[in-house]
Amino acid sequence: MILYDYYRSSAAYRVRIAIALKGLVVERRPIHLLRGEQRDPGYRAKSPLAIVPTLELDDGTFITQSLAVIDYLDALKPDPPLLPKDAITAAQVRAAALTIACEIHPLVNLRVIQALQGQFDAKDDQIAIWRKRWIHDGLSAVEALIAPGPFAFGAAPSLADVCLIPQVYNARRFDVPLDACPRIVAVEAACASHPAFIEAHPQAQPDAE
Ligand SMILES: N[C@@H](CCC(=O)N[C@@H](CS)C(=O)NCC(=O)O)C(=O)O
Repeated sequence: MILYDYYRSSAAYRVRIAIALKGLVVERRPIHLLRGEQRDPGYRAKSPLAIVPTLELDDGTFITQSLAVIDYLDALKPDPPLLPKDAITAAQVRAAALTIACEIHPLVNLRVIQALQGQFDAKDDQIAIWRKRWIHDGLSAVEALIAPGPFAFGAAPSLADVCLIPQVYNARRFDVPLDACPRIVAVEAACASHPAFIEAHPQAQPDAE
């Protein structure tokens, strides 16, 4: 399998964590987002929306969307599971993951920021306010949804941690204060010493700058 990836893409970072948790061997092919490589026709043929991550299977099938890729990996190698067996807790894990993937990430994605700059002439300070607002509001909601023990939903990492840690990485990168999010900070600390999260970290990738 091949993962089309970018070291600082939080959606791709989710997939890297899932791959590492499951101990899968996947070749990484970096797509440099700031150089616009995602829009090259060759890559767009794999990912019609021109975004990473994309997983290429050995038979040439492409899967886009990080949560769909992670679902596939979870089905391919169910152990360790990324969702708890209990249906209610599993729904809560998904709700936390989807809050990040659907309510935060699309608002602060590169092409949205580039559209604000290019179409509406947004300045750097306005972009910073925009980014901080959506990350702060979304993570404040996630803070209320999780129940660390020490991971977001208990003793083992789940889909919630897989989505949360890349978003926390971005919050740190853009100076979003997390003082009002002690549960998230506790999960961040638990994941910081977990080998899968260490392996998947953006700065641990060969294309990191
Ligand atoms: N919902 C998608 C989001 C993927 C996505 O937007 N990836 C970003 C990087 S985190 C990207 O490739 N952006 C390129 C661009 O905006 O041009 C997923 O979960 O895979």
